[in-house]
Amino acid sequence: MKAKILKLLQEASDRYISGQSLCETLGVTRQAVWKNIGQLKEMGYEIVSVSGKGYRLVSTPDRLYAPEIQSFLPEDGFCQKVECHDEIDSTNLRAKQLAELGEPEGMLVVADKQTAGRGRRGRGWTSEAGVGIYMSYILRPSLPPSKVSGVTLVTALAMCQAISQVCGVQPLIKWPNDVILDGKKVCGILTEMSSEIQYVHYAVTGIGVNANQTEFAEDIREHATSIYLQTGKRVPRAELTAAFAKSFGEYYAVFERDGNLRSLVEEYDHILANRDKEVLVYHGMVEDAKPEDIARGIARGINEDGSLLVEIDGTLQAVRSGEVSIRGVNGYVE
Ligand code: BT5
Repeated sequence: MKAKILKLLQEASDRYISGQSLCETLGVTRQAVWKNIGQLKEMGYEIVSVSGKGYRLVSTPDRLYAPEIQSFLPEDGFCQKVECHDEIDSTNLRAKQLAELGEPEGMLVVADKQTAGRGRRGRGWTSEAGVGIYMSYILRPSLPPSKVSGVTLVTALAMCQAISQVCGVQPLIKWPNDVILDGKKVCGILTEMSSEIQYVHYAVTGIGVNANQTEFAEDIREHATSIYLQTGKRVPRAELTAAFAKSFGEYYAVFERDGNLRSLVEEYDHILANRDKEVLVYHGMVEDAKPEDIARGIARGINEDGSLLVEIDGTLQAVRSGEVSIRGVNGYVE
């Protein structure tokens, strides 16, 4: 009900909407409308009411609330359930718990802060309160486990589209799981799954977005940036979360239908940061790589499995995510 009220108030923009028309559109009593508006005000939504005119939304709090995220989403879309937390250890851990309990595909877990945000291979994800978006989706792909790594690429593609739509800046993808602006990371993706050899029970795709950070701790400063730092404009986090939900639902449907990335390769390659650039391919962890673990080549794009095609000594080799890391010859990207 709160999501629907917010949607109607947003659609009315700076006009008033009468209590009567809210009741009629929602099919509820005036009492119910009044009670929900009161709760929205308590949550920080500034809603003015003028007798004879009705209600008007003046401002929204910079919070990640389920009703607001849902107010931007179609009722029959991919993301039907949203669970929001002020603070949680990791949204991926929570989404996995919920998946085990049988919650459906498309359920979203969002947090304002994570105390144990996770990166890949045991690394961490810095997740400060109030500035980032930390979210995870439950997925139940009808695909073999070997295909699930493609979800990471689909997620990156959808996040680039959402950031470009909402924030007016076009990010690039550093294959396979980083979304970058100006050569620095604004978003990291961690896809995990529970499977048998031939069968996926569920997967979880976790996304950390640096939205409104103004600075970063020393250990990540060199490679991290936020959308705010790049655009100078504050990011409406709930709106970006919802824009991502829409984009992701669409790309994911194509990926699941095809069983691979063939319909998305061209679009992906178009925003692939390393395309036609020289890269270093690290087999194993970058941090403790020996010279023999590193190959030098030119990244040419991805194939339909989501592997990166790297031209090494004149031959094109497909390198798989999960097995290698890519760096530019001089630094993180280039
Ligand atoms: C990732 O790992 O980039 C995946 C990050 C996924 C985070 C989301 S948040 C919601 C969901 N719940 C979770 O618990 N996780 C997911 P990786 O490629 O391994 O990068 C990790 C490395 O990025 C760290 O070792 C740091 O060097 C750096 N890093 C940490 N926090 C960062 C941040 N906020 N911005 C940019 N870089 C960061």
